Amino acid sequence: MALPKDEKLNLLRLMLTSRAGDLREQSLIRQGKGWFHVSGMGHEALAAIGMQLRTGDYLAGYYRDRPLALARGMRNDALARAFFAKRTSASGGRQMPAHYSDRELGVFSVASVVGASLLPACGLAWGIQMDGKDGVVVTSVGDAATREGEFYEAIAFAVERKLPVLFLVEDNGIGISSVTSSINPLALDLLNSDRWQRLDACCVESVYAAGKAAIAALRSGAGPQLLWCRTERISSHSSADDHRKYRSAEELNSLQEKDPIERFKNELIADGVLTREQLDALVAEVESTVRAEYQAASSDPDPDPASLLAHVHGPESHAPQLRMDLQSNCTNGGCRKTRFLPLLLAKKEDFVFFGQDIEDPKGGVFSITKGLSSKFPHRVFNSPLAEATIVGVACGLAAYGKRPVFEIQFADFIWPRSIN
Ligand SMILES: Cc1ncc(C[n+]2csc(CCOP(=O)(O)OP(=O)(O)O)c2C)c(N)n1
Repeated sequence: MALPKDEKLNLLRLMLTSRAGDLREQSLIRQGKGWFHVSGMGHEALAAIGMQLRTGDYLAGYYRDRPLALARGMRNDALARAFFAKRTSASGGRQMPAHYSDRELGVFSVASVVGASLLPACGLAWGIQMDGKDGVVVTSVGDAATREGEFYEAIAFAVERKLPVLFLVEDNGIGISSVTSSINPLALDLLNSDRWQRLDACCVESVYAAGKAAIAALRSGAGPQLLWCRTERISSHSSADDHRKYRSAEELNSLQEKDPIERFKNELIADGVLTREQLDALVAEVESTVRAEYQAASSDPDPDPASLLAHVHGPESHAPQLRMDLQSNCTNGGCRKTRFLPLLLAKKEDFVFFGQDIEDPKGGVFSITKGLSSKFPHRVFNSPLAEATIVGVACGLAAYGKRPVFEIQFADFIWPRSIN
């Protein structure tokens, strides 16, 4: 299962590109030419998973996944345009730096809210499963964010429905300044440790092998795979932070020794894959390309303020047809009584209904969905009693291309319960 030689060089280039992009952004921030940066420095070996994804797969990562996104096929110049929030960036300048996306490559837009990609990842995977495809979804979260409720909801939903999701916990041992080693759910023995494979995610070969086995298992229908990836955050949390305030000089020095890129470089030289001179030339070439791409991106056009409200709503593709269908129930003599929801499900095969107690025999607490699950058993589903799951999965399913109609049983309970 070892990484083939030409793949090693490809991977090294990706890791170097990621690092050079991070260093470039840090430098631009110091020059006052950017306003925010969050790095993937120390997480680069995870690129060995991104490179194994293919068309039809999705990546729903978090802000530290520059290496994974590049390995999935995103280009450095696209990340550079996102850094400057240019009109030509994927979000048209609407997103923060490191909140990348790419529709064609299936890279789901990164959210600032930690843990927020996990439930949409389940929605993407559910869409794949409904269509009987063999695609997979890779989603990730930091170690501190594993204490968010969505982490547990997402794993529960993925296990319940045997979804093709690879969960990566990128455990760099710290959440901004808080050390997590004794308070993460694995340390607290809250997770079924038999299901979680722990790995040294500063080691390229370990990441590649674990990713390969996990992705093969997902494609064969084995259900969610769970990797606990021990890694290091080599940089400060973000450009708004200085980790020298809370990490000792000794700790900071030790991080350099764990650097996955230095480790991989030394392995490649020891294995005779390339010489020190070839390596130096590759590093110089990558740095110069990355520098030129940021330079070019900086002079791209800024967003046009008049386009602010573009994309708030998608095209109204279904409504006019449905209006006509309903009108056909009417003649001069009056209208036949008809139920809107069965008509919707009969006409539109991409509609999926999901909510608490909506299946028969109850058919919803207000009987609105009565009869639907009997008639359309593959498109009308009871949800678990978990509102974040309902909303998060809906987002992922919609991004996949289905038309989720998701019900919150009682509007008051959409809010976190601690407020009540
Ligand atoms: C719901 C939510 N709460 C707080 C924050 C502020 N915040 C951003 S990153 C972060 C720490 C996350 O640490 P971890 O999950 O370990 O990931 P890491 O940054 O170490 O990779 C916090 C508290 C946020 N973005 N979202």
